[in-house]
Amino acid sequence: MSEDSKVVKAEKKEKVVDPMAVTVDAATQEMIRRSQALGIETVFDRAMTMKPCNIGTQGICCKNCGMGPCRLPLTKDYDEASDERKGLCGATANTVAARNFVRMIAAGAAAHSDHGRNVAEVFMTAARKETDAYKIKDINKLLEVAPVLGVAVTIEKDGQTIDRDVDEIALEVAEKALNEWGKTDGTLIYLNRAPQPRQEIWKKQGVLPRNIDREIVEIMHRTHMGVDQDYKNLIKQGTRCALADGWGGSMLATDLQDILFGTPFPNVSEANLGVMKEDHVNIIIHGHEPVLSEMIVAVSQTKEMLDYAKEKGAKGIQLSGICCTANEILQRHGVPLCGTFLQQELAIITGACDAMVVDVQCVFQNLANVAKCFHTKLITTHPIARMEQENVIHIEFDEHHAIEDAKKIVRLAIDNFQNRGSEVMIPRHKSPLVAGFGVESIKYHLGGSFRGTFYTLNDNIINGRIRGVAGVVGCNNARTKHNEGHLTVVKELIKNDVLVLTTGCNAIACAMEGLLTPESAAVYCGPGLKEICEVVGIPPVLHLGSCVDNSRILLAATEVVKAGGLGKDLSDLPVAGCAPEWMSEKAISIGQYFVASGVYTVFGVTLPVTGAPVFQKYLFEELEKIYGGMWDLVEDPKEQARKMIAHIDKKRKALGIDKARERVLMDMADRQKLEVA
Ligand code: MSK
Repeated sequence: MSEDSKVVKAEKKEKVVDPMAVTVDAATQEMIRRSQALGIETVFDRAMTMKPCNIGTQGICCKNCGMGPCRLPLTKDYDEASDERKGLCGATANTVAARNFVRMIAAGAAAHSDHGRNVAEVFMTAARKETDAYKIKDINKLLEVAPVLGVAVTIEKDGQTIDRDVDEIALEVAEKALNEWGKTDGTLIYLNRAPQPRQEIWKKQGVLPRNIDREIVEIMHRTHMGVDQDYKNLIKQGTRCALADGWGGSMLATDLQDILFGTPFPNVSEANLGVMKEDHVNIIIHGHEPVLSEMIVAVSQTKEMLDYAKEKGAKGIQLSGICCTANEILQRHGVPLCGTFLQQELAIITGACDAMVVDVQCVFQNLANVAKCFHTKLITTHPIARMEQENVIHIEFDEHHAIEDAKKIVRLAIDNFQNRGSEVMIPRHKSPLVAGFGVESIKYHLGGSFRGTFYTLNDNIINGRIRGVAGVVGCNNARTKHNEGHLTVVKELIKNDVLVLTTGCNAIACAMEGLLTPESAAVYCGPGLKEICEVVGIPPVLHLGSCVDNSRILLAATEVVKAGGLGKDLSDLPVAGCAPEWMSEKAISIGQYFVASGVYTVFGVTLPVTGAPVFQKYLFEELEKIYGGMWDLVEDPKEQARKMIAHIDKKRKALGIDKARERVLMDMADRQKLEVA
């Protein structure tokens, strides 16, 4: 073993984090103890020593000009009528909080949509055949998406209808898709996928996005000093921008990724730090964009690389992932999940990570400091996401020579295997999972390959076996106990017969707990949902992918409306959304497009609006009158679930199907119906 492979011990700290108090996950607890033994600082330590700013947390600090920051603390004797708080320019607390909030939406929408743009550019490269690395993999999905974008899939020739050339279709799809970021006329094409009444609401409210980039730019303009000073007008633009994310950039990212890399279909894998293997080269992929990770998956499975790994003394190559790049390669290839957002430093502290390859979003800069303590090569790959630390290697990924770039990275990891120190500790904890659901697979599972449909789902919602559907998504947040909120809310929901659709780090947390297995239904579900899961053979918590794949939740909900019997619009459905441990600006954008799509959406931890009660009330109460969906903030995850279920029951009552819930136990006729389904 080389000298520099030895663990570098940092100075010991006096005050230490109690692992049991900061995470419910045993592998994470184990690794926090190891970090403490080695004297290596992690996010859990920083969360203990650095407290958040109370004024910023409440959303009432304005730093949008050089006269500030202006801080507008909420006084104990706050009274709406006599609230005279204002910044130097006179901006009220409502204006300040609304500006900050919509700037978060802009940042979140930008992150999702720029990811989408990059995928669209790679798609164009593939359509033009400028690269050998990427090809159109899922022609069925291409033919499904093309008409939505207004691209014909057939032509009339000599009085006959004939299929168009797939390459021509792909090229036109690429052009149409890329145009959505900056077109000068009209509104986003994908808005047409929403139920008609929803489109009417957006039109009436004047929130139809014109193009993706423009809505983001306009937020930055409106929130510049001295522009938009009306919180209602600000949130209106926030809505338009969030819709450009959910029904635009994110949805395009999902569709184009499916066409390029394959539409996910349920597959079996495992989750948690225990997926790493001591006798293998461990490569961890982290971030969000799957364009590079797809290549790493392909390259690491080649005989050339496997032989090279064996030459260097390893038994093979173990790929695994963190955050949403993990969800992307899991849902298409079954690559195991190494961990959530808060486990990224811990994966290196195992001492067994030969390379961590990062792209964009959710990557801690402190990874470089942790990597310094081990042999781990930390590799940045994206031109917009570099790190200043000297030990970080930058291998810029280019789709024109994607395979070569991926090979370089995998070789580097293999070469590094022999530099491992002796102090390797991989926790044994890992759980089996089934992931890779989406609109297509839900249809298939519920209706079979020839009559794929959402009718069966609707029937079971109507008859009350499934009480409702919840989208539970989002990050971890070091200000709250890792995974506790995620797992509590999901378990409460499924116990009450609410089917859960999950993405992002919630999906990873559920996977680590074993909730993504059909078998978990018998342990955690109420009788109705348990029966459905057992008959259909699905988990009670369906993994729908990464953060951009929240668009799959929107489309699944739209399919439920189309299947009939549950109202005419998304806001009629017995559904609710939740981000129990959110931290990212992307979550705020997701929350706003869920709300504007008609969904009651509850966030945990905190929400930066509490210092402006009038603005908060507007988000929490008034938006329901406009969109049928509204925000909520609830710290206790059990209470989050209770409020979601109460909302679901309110919608069941409005649909006149609340009585069905009283008959949860099934008779023989009900069972036979299920078996037929
Ligand atoms: S990765 S945005 S911490 S879900 Fe999408 Fe997890 Fe949140 Fe990043």
